[in-house]
Parts: sequence; C-alpha cells; structure tokens
Amino acid sequence: MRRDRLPPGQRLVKNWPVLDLGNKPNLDLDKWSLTIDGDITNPIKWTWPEFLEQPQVEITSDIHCVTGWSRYDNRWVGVKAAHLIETVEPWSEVKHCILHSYDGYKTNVLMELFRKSNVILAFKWNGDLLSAEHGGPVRALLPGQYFWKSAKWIRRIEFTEEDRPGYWEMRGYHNIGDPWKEERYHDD
Ligand SMILES: Nc1nc2c(c(=O)[nH]1)N[C@H]1C(S)=C(S)[C@@H](COP(=O)(O)O)O[C@H]1N2
Ligand SMILES: [Mo]
Repeated sequence: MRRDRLPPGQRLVKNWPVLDLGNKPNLDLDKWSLTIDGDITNPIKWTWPEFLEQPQVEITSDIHCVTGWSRYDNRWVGVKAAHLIETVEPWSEVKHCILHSYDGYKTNVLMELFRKSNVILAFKWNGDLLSAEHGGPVRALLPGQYFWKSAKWIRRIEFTEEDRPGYWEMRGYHNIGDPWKEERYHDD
C-alpha cells in the first residue's frame, strides 16, 4: 500500500500544462486513422468511426510529468491497450511497442507495461472530447509512467522484438520512467 499520493520530487498543480515539441498537427477526423503493425498476426488500420466502435472504458488517473508537476483526478474515456493487443495478436517474441505520433514524436513502451489494465488510447478527458492541444483526437495514456510516455496525436502503434528508444529516451530520459522510483534519467 502506498501512503503517499504524490511521487517523490513532484509538486501538485491544478491547471493542466501543455508540453510538446511545438509541431502541433492539424488533424481532420475524416482523414484520421490509427495503424497497428509490426510483429503481429492481424495488422489493422482504424478510421475514426471504427475506433469509436471498439469497447470503451472510463478510468481516473493522476498525471506525473518528469518536469515536476502532477495533476490529480483526470477522468478519461478510451479503448484499452489490452483490447488492442487481443485484436492484433502480437507474436510471442514481441517485447516492446513503439508509439508513433502525427507530429513525428515517438516513445517506446515495454509490452508488459502496455498491457496493464489502466493503459488506454484516450479520446475524452473530464467529459469532453480530448482537445487538440492535449493530443486529440486520440492520445496514449500510461498512468504508471511519467507523462512523456503518453504519446499525444497517436498515429501508429508498432510491436517489435527489439527495443527502440524514442525521442526523449534518446535524449537521456529513463527507458521505463516509473515516477514512484523516480526514474527520470537513464542513469537514475
Ligand atoms: N506526440 C507527442 N506526444 C507527447 C509529447 C510530444 O511532444 N508529442 N510530449 C510528451 C511530454 S514530454 C509530456 S509531459 C506530455 C504532455 O502532455 P500535455 O501537453 O497534454 O500535458 O505529452 C507527451 N506526449
Ligand atoms: Mo514532459
């Protein structure tokens, strides 16, 4: 049992800061799609209506950003990563997945963490459609890791046997990024 809700070195904020590389993509729902590929049995490409046909779950999570802010009680609606994994059937050798975004951002996630029951592809936040500045129409949400792993504007999910560090992981951030272990940089 955790006694504290705020991970070490974090401070609580009430607002929701916007952080990204500054290349905000302009995404039209008619042209939006999500591709799932790599070492899997059933590659798929979901259009927006097809994405909305998938089973949806609601979860509430705290956000922990590596830059030091945390935000409590975010209510999300989305499609479980576990549902997606079940649908595409990754080969048994698959150990990693790479999240690719419309702005060119990438981040890598261990399969065992991606399949956790609170990992979703989120399209609603606190009752409204996820705004474009926060990654709408769809972003990844990995509540157990620092927020840089939660790719905004997700475009493609690739399953691989070999690990491939993403944008921030190549620039010194930790490969896993567990806020409770304070895994901020790769030598932490
Ligand atoms: N596509 C994309 N996703 C991204 C980023 C980005 O630059 N591009 N930045 C990451 C970082 S470092 C953080 S802290 C969070 C910020 O999400 P927010 O702007 O919704 O708070 O998005 C993460 N996901
Ligand atoms: Mo970040």
